[in-house]
Amino acid sequence: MSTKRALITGVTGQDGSYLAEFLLEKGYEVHGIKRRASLFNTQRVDHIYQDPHELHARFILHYGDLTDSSNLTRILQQVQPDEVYNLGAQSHVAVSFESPEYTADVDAMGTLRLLEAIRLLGLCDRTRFYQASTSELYGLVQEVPQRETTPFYPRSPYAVAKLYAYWITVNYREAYGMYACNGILFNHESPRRGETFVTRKITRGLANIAQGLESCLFMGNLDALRDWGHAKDYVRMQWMMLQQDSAQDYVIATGQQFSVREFIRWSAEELGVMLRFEGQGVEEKGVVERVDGDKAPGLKPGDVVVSVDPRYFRPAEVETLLGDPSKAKRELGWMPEITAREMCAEMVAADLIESQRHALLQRHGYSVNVAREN
Ligand code: NDP
Ligand code: GDR
Repeated sequence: MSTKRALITGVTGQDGSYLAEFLLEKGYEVHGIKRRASLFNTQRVDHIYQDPHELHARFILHYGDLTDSSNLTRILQQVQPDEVYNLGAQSHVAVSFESPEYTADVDAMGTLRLLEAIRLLGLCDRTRFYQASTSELYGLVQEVPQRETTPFYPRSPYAVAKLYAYWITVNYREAYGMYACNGILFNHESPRRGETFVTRKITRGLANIAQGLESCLFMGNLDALRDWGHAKDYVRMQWMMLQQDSAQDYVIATGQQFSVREFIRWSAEELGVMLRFEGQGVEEKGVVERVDGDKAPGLKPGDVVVSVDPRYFRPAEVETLLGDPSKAKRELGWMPEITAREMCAEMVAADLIESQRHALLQRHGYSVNVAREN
């Protein structure tokens, strides 16, 4: 059998990096689209980088952007992929309120540009298409838990853009017979998660605080409930969805939900720190009750390490999400293997190593930048 060829948009992101690893292990030739940036932006895929001068390089990066049809068309024509994974997006919900038009251009129109390029190049019969859809489509939830048939009610420019992308994917499947499908993925995290998403903000922030590099973690809505899984489990499912006889849409979730506050408590526990939450709403604080072990030399009982800052509230919030992955389990035999608690432990351990390194540098007189936003 000849080598399968995949094209991944968003290959430099969390999911793109895990998916590229996964497909390379399966023997694929993997092409990825990276954006031009003024600094290197390939940290998540540097460990699988292959010198393009190598004769049989199987991991190839192309400069490109989802806002540029001519560029997407050229890359698709050159690569002639068997599978396209459209993971590229302005993926931050809070940022989408600040850049709604750009978010729509990348997340909604970008998806259309890719699908239309596949069609115009005559690749409909050859190329299978995966769209990174999201639990944010459910927004103001109409049913608990959320499944493939639950009505959508998007609550942010990001979610509205992704709603367009969802339906245009369905439309190309129905109108042109393309193998095109949506994975409706609930939140998934990992040590590679972007630093401004809530889980990573917490694990990184608390690790820094434990090492004396920062003093307080400023947070938004601590009551938000999410169904958190591990990115490694979820990219496996993205591939499985493209290996079926016919294209279908699937919800990918764990079926369990926890609050942001609970995730903070777990992360602190991993650092040997017991927290007590006091006050309500914008007055709420996380106070150190006890410190066990030696992972948090910078902390003592009574220290305030978490504080609510309304700056991080969203104009319209998605309060609760809980997925029902029964269809994926039943039809594809998919099961998540890593629990949210295990994932939290892995993320804290990875961030603690980084914080310890920074603390060591600082003790030796080097300045370190641990700035965080959003
Ligand atoms: P990330 O934010 O980590 O990665 C997004 C990727 O898209 C990055 O490689 C980024 O490039 C790239 N990108 C951004 N803008 C453009 C553009 N204009 N043109 C081309 N590429 C662009 O997201 P995740 O890996 O977490 O998520 C992958 C996809 O899955 C996204 O579409 C997201 O919306 C969706 N999703 C994610 C979920 C999650 O919980 N992680 C859940 C459900 C859906 P750069 O590195 O240069 O910024
Ligand atoms: P989400 O993820 O919006 O669900 O989108 P995020 O981790 O940003 O927020 C989850 C919940 O935590 C609350 N929250 C905070 N969020 C951030 N980022 N920063 C804070 O300080 C903070 N405090 C509380 C949020 O209000 C929210 O309720 C992610 C992205 O990966 C999307 O691309 C993806 O589609 C969805 O998950 C599924």
